[in-house]
Amino acid sequence: MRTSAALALLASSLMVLAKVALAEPKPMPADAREYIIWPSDGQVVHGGKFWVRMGLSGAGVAPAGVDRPNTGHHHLLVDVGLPPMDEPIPNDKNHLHFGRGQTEAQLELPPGRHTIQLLLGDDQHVPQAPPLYSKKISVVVTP
Ligand SMILES: [Cu+2]
Repeated sequence: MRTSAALALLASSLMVLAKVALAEPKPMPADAREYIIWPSDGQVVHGGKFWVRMGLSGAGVAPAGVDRPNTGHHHLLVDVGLPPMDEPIPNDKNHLHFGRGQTEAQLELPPGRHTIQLLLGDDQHVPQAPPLYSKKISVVVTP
């Protein structure tokens, strides 16, 4: 009897620990919106280099590592789909982090059709709930 009570207590403590380890995503206002100001969908750009202007409404931009409610930093997804929403956004040539709080960036892409999409992440680069991401648009780069 004593042993089974102790085991039950141990099991429930482990469940609490498991819940803490799987941190809940940080909340975002339901009306917050992440969007690309420029370029517009289907935009043709010459020469490969162009500026991307990033928009956020209903929430604020803060640098990576700064844990403040209703803020995050932009990530630009290039030629790739949305990553898993319950873990840090990858950091590679298809997932660009703007961890200093930038809201515009110059991008250089080879000629051809590309897709870009914005995704907001919290101080630890994890998307919030609900996740804030823009429409995925295409950009046509000409030589
Ligand atoms: Cu990030």
